Amino acid sequence: MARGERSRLHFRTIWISDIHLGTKGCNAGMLVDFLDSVDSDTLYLVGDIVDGWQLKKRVYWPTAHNDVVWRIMKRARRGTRVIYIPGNHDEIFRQFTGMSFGGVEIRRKMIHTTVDGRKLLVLHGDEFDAIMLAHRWLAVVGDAAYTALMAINRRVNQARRLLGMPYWSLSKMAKHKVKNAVAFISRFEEIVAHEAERRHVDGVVCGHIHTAEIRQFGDITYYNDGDWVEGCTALVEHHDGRMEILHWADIMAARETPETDQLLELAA
Ligand SMILES: [Mn+2]
Repeated sequence: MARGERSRLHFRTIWISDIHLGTKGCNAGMLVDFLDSVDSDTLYLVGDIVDGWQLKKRVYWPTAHNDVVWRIMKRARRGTRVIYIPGNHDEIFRQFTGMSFGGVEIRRKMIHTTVDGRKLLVLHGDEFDAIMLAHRWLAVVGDAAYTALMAINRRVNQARRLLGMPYWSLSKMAKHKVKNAVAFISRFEEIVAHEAERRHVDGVVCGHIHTAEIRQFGDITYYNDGDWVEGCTALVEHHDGRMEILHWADIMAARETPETDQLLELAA
């Protein structure tokens, strides 16, 4: 079936972020396909839509990147509520918070109310970088550092033994603290969820770390809509309030097979 003939999947809400238009990493073609395949009452652009940092260095703007912008603007004109929450890479737009351009509302953050009445705090997520900074080094140090720490641990305990002091495990502490990116992501999710709890909302939707996720922290649901650099994912709210992460590369691949329509129906 040709693209024009296929009816669009309709959702109550769509969240996308970390598109990084203006960079080679951006999967604009896939995003154009996504935008041509889905529709929603509300569309949230959760930051890092345009990569101002990269554009400042070198202008890279292929046609596909224009196609993304035009499709979003067209959508806003047709009556979809489009809310743009700039991130750190497009922070230049934050100065326009509260203003509207072609029907696109620019906000710093939003409270989204789901059809089943849950309040979700929507923000990009770089707000937590200051807190994460202390943990950032943990994400980059590798096995070498860990091995070195364990060597230090042995020396420390040799000395402690000589002084008649009990064993103290630096390596245990290090094992606990020195972890990989998985721990970094996990920590980010925890911090964001904690902030949501502090603000008495039911959940939080963010982007920033390019890792799509739906995860429960006590009473708080953490949602991350992922990115369009690697994951090519979107977060959607169905009309019955069900929330889902769409992995668009998988959906596109499945479309090539005969069971395609079934899968699209499943997604709807
Ligand atoms: Mn970001």
